[in-house]
Parts: sequence; structure tokens; C-alpha cells
Amino acid sequence: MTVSEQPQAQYLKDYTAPNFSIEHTELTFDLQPLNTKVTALLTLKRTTHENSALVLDGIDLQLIELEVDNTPYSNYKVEGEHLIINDLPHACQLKMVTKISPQTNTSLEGLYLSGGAYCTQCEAQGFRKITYFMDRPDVLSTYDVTIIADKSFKQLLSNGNEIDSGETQDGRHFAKWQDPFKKPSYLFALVAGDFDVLKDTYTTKSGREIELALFVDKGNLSKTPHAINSLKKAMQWDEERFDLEYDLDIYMIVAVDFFNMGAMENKGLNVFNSKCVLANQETATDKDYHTIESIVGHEYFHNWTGNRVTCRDWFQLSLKEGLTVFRDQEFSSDLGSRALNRIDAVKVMRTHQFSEDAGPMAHPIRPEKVIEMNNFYTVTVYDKGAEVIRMMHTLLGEVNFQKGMQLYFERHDGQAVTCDDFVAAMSDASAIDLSQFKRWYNQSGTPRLKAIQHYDQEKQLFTLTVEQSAPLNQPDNSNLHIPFAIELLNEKGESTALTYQGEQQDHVLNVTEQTQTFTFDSIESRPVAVLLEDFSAPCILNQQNSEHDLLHIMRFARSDFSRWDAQQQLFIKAVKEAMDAPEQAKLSDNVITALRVLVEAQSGDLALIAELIKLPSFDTFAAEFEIIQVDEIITITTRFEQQIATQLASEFLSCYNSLVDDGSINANAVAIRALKGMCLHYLAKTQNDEVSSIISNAADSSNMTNVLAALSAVVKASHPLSGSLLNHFDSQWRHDVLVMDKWFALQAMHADADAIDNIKALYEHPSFDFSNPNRVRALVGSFSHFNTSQFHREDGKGYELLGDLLIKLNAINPQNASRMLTPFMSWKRFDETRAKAMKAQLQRLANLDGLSADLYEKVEKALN
Ligand code: B3K
Ligand code: ZN
Repeated sequence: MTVSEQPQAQYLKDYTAPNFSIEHTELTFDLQPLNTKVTALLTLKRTTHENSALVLDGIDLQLIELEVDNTPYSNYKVEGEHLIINDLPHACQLKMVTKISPQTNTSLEGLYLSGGAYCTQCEAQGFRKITYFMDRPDVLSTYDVTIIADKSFKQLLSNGNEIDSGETQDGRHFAKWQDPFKKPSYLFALVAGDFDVLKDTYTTKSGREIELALFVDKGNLSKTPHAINSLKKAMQWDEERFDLEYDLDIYMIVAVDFFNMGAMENKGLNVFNSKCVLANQETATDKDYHTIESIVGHEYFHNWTGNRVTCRDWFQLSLKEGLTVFRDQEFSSDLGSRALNRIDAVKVMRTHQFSEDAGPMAHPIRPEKVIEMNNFYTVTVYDKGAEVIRMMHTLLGEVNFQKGMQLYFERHDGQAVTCDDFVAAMSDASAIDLSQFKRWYNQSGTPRLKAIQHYDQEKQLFTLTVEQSAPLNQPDNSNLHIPFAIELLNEKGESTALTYQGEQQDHVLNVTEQTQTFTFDSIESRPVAVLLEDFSAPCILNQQNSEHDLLHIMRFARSDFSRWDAQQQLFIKAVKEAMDAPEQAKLSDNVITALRVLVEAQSGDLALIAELIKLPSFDTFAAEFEIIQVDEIITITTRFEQQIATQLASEFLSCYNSLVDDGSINANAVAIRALKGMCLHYLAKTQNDEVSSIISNAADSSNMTNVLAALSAVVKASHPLSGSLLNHFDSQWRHDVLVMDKWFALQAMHADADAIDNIKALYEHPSFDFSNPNRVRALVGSFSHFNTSQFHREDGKGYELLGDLLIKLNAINPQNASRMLTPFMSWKRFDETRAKAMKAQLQRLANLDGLSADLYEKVEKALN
């Protein structure tokens, strides 16, 4: 690639307002697989006085006709990905006819065919693959859309309300849709297909009846009730917690098989990856049920945070995504277990986000420089973005936070705005100064905190000194405003009142300086401090707790999250201490006893117990080391798991046998299945006839959570039953690709030496398809993320498998390729042999002809 051909970066600092507005947009689609005609009629108005050219974006379009005010117009040129039109009047109607080819569009961006149905994906910049447009989020327009297609496409859908439909003269049919709300092009959607539909209604709190419709592939109606119930719960929750009501008269969700992400919040017409919609007890796990509810909620919540108020430019993506993730997390927490939702969120932060933030793709939640926008739908923008919103919630409290939200909507409804506008609304509504806090939007990297405790028995004083250090390469004076929540436990495990000189102290400390000391008096004995309670800020906390203190926190902290966190620290401490002699690694009697107590108790929150007895993931341990010691971590954790399995075998057995799963999806049954699943996980490591028969029974269950618990237990334990159980599953589920994804993921987990050949053979399996992102992620994504020993083989064969795949995907679907590349981004953190082998794969990509912008941006950053 020569320098001039290299994809160019865009900078936040270069933002300028648009020179035209598009007051209204009329689109007509004449759908044909290879030759779809798109007619666009734009009502334009200049927004500045100068006679500047109108520059429209367009990719892979064939321009057929161009008229201004009903007259052919030739004062334009097509330059690369732009259509430049000169000397337009102050106000005019621009008509353009273009042709596109949905069938050959494998990028799954723009208009494409998914299993026979037409559908669109426009965020971030896919609309330009449909027609020439000012494809930027600050150009808001109303839309009228006419869709013409063969009658075999029974449903013709777009945003808003259907205002007309009928037959065309040539025996096809049409539908016309009107969206009264102004929206940016990224929220446009069109779907045409022959679906089964589940219809329902929802009455809003002001008494309006909303029509709900869920469109799925023929034969899938039995898998739709959970998604529609989730939608109704989300609608009600948003009214209750945020006082936000739905605005259109109809809300549609379409499930498609070929989709790059989970789902898309297009106004009034969400398009979903079918795996985030379809579920029944036989085909979906409890985790799938939870994910579906959360994603249905997430897309629904975007209607206000994203659609009614949208982003000025794509650098502000976290404005809608961080906020909407915060909202969906709160939704899940209000409806289910707050502690488990917090645990899930923090796992994502500590493993994926911290590692992104420490690697070559590190960026602030509001990035300043972007080559390919699709590369910035990241755990940083989404999940760290949500943590930043959560910290504001902690600092302001629920009441003030809600006032801030109200003010934000009052000021900005119908506008495209920035993260600064959001923070200003929060600050103005609460009268809390957030100027230092705003640095969270500009800094990348994970801040580190050090906590030094001191107890003075004589004076009964406890002091806590907190030091913050900015992540590398940050500007000077970059101290952050960090809400640091604490709890002090006495010897009996009771929470101690926080007072100083007779005054009650807040349990959330405002850390704003580099070093700050907080003092508490009337503390009768040395307290055990629970620090960064509930993960009150997305930081790495360095604390050298003793095993005694961690066990104390695990037993007594008021925050279930912090109990879990202490248990994680116990395991991490044990792994670190075993690093010098991995072959002798052994958990202490105290830790084993604590685990035994948990398994024996079988009371309280069983789902939490399941989390407490689970060893952290490889990634969690890896995050603790500058250079990741792959072999040592695997050896030590394998020994720990075997030790737990052996020493607590009878406890796991009796726990498994005494818990009765009634097969329902209520929280209690879900918790029981979670704990039984963990029991099976350990039991499978102690091979005997009783265990084998338990496993066979579970694998034969009509509940997918139980089936998968059994299969994953045998695969991870290399249990002799795994071959036959997997074969049985394949023959039972070959007709259902979504279920087969679970099978592909299990196949990818085999830690045997022939794992790579096995995966290559599975590329030929009738259910596998390189152009379907779900299949690729199930098989190769699971391999590269979870099959640690085989992916990180010293001979580099695991890396080569991924490298080969990326070369193939680069040509089919660059967005998916770019996401699959992630494991290579941290190559520098591995030992020399592995780092070299990973780097070689990155170099192979760098030298590839036709490397997509998506891969180019990441490969280039990784290598330099
Ligand atoms: N907004 C979409 C993501 C679009 C990704 C584009 N590459 C889904 C969501 O976050 O709700
Ligand atoms: Zn979102």
C-alpha cells in the first residue's frame, strides 16, 4: 500500500457543522437481488451564506440520474467516495437514482440479503452504501419510504407508520412508510421478507395503545414469547424509573440470521441478530434468556438515549452507548439480581476493557482520532462509558441524576449533541461541579489506585490514604475525580459507623487529588476495610490484603459484589504465590474450608454461591501479570480446580442431588441450575460411575441450561463421555443453526492436541458458513478466547489458524474480521516465542493486498 492509498484518519478537533440541511427525504426502493433501484429525493437548504459545494457520501453506488428541481443537472463530479455537487440554489429538491446489489453485499452493512430477506444496517456509515447522502449523525431529516418488491416478500417494512400499500401494475406490491420524527441516516431501516409475526400490544402509562410486532423466520413463533415479554418489561421500566414513554404507535423487531452485532435500534424498526431474540427452554440457556432481555431493553432504551437525542458526531458515540448500557444494566438489576449483574459488568471491565485500555487500541471513551468508525464500538466506549455514567450517578444520587436526565431531554430533544452537553445537564440540574470529573472523557488507560491503611488503637483512629496515578502518556495535572466507596468491618463482621469528630461521614469518598488521607474516629478495633466497594470506579486497586482479611470480607461485606471480589482476590493471590513452583500449587486449607461452607450452605443466593466457587477466567489471571505466563497459569489453575474437585467431591455430589430444579425460568430455578452446573463442572473431574450417570441424565434433559452444563463439564474435563455426548447433540440439533453454535463453541474448547485439525474439519460441517458472523464467532471466536492451551500453542499453529481466517474474512466481512482480530492486539504481553508468532500473523495481514480499513487501523496500531 502506498502512503496516498492508506485509509485516512478523521479527528474530533476538525469537526465543522454541515453546510446544508436535509429537511425531508423521500426514498423509493425497487428491490431486486442484483439490481435494486434507489430513488432519493432530498429537500435541501443551505445553512451558510457562501456558495459552497454539497458533498455527499456514497460507496459502491452506480449513479444513473441526477436532477435539481425536476431538471437534469450536470454540475457535479464523483470523486472516490464522494459526490460533489456545485452551485446549488439556497433551497432545492435534489433527485438521484442509484443502483446497488444487495445479493453480493457480504459486508452486512447497507442493504443486503440475509437468508432470503432484504435488510439494512446503517450505523455507523452504512447508509452511504444505499444512496448518496450527508451520512453523518448531525443531519436530521424526516423520511417517507416506498418499498416495491415481488409479492413473495410478504412484509415490506420501514421506520414509522405505514401510510399506504397496494399492488403495482406489473403484479408486484408496495408499501409506503412515514416517520414523523427527524432522524439521522444511521437510524434508517428497511426490511422485506416472508416472516411469521407475533403481535401484541402495550398500553403506556398515559393510556396510548402501542402495537408490538416481532417478525421471525417461518416456524420460529414458539421461540418469541420471551423477547416480546422483555420488550413490555422494558417499556414499563423506562416509564417507572426514567419517566420516559414510547412515542410512535408501533414498535417492530425483526430477527435476521446474518448480522454483525447483537441488534440495532433503528427508529420504530429494530433489527436483531436472531440469536438475541429466539429462545425457548429446549434451545436456549438461562444466560441466553438474560442476554435477550438485556439487549431488547438496550435497543428500546435507545429510543430516548440515542434516537430522540442523538450524537453530533461519531466521536461522541459514548453519549448514547455508555448511557444506554448504564440504563440496560439498571434495568437488569432492578428486575433481577443487582449483585450478579454487577459481577458480570465488572468481569467485562477487568478482562476485556482493561486489556483494551492497556494495548495499542487504547482510546478515551470519547476518542479523538478514528480511521474506521466500526472499530470504535468497543468495550471502552460502551462499558467504560457506562461506568463513567455510573460514577456520575454515584456522585449525584438517584434523585439528582434523574433531574439531570429530565434537563437533558428538555434542552436537547430532537437534537444531535455532545458528551459535554450531557455532563452540563447533570451538573446544572444537581449544582454539583463536574469539571474535574469530565477528564474521564479525555483520558485513556486505567487509573491505578493505592490504598494505605493505618490503625491507631490508642486513639481509636483509622486513616486511609488513597493515591491515584494516571495511566501512562496522559497530560500533566490529570488527577481524576474518583468516587471511592468503602465499608469498615469490625471483628464480628459488622459494619462500623463512619464518623469523624462527631460527624457522620459519607461512605463514598471523593478522591480528587493525587494523594489524599481520610480519617475516621471511634473505631474500637482494627477494622477490615472493604475498598472500592461495588467497583465504584473503573480503576485497578492495589491492596495487599491478607488471606484472613479477604476471607473476612468474603463472609461479611454488605455488598455481595465485594464478597465475590474478595473471593477473586483469594484465588489471584494463590496463583501469584504458586508462580515459582506451579507443579506444587495448592490452595490453603482455609480457602478450601471457605468453599466447603459455601457449597454445604445451599441457602441464600445460590447463583451468587455458584459465582463464588468458580475460579476466575484465564484472562482475569493474565491481567495480573505484565508478561503473561501462559503455561504457569494453566498448570496452577488446573491443579486448583482438580484439588477443589477432589477435596469437595462428596459436597458437590450431595449439593447436586439435593437441589431440585423445577424447570421454570424464575430467578430461583435459574439460581439452582447455575449452582448445579458448577457442581457438575467439578464432578466431571472425578470420574466414577455415579458421576457418569448424573452427567448422562443432565445431557438428556429437555432444558438447554442443564444440557450445556453437562456437555461443557465433560469437554473441559476431557471426560470419556464427551465424544458420544457431542455426537448425539449434533444429530439432535442439526436442524437448528443457533443451537449448533453452542455445539461449535464446545468443539472449539477441546484442549487436545488435535484441536486445530478438528476446527479445520468443522469448516466443512453442513451447518458452518464463513459468511455468517454467528458461526465464525462460535467456532473460531470461542477457540481464540477460551481454548487457551491450544490457541496459545508454542508452535504458533493456533495463531496461524486465526491468521488464515482473518485473511479470508477480510474479503467477505471486514467488520467481523476486525473483531476477530482482537486476541492478536495484546501480542506484546506474551513471552518471546509466542509474541513473535503472533506478530508474524499481524505482519502477514499488513502485507495483504486489499487490506480493509477496519483491519488496517488495528494491524497498524498493533505493529507500531
Ligand atoms: N448501535 C448498535 C451498534 C452499531 C454497530 C455498528 N458497527 C447497537 C447498539 O449498541 O445498540
Ligand atoms: Zn447501543
